[in-house]
Amino acid sequence: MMKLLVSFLLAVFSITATAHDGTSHDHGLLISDAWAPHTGKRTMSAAIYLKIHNQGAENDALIGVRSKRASMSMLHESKEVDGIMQMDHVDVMPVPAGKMAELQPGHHHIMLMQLTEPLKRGDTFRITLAFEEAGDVEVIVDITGIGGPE
Ligand SMILES: [Cu+2]
Repeated sequence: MMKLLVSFLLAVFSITATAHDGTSHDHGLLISDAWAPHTGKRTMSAAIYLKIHNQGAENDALIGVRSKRASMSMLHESKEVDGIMQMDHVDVMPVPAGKMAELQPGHHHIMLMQLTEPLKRGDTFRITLAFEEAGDVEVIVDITGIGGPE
């Protein structure tokens, strides 16, 4: 009975923690600072940036992303090829044990294609990240100005 109560309290605590500060603790992954620049009136696409701190002892990898806000969500990496910035789809982003993996402008990002509606500054929305080891982790994304969080 005591054991049940403890795990129930832990579950409640982790839900509350997610709701309050927008970060998630799962299998040693600390996900923070998730943001997406607002899109004005456009619904073509949007980028999402965030930080993944792997505080665990095991390597993990980001292998997918889902969101109800777009008809397609994927991992992208920006690269400069012959002086021109290009974006490529990537299947896997490594999240090594003890390291910080960062999705940031000009590098890795999450791309949402064909938004259900524009991303409005000040709003938030949910995405689900899929990790090889940790499984699904839900993240709350802040919609910011073009330059990101202030
Ligand atoms: Cu992209």
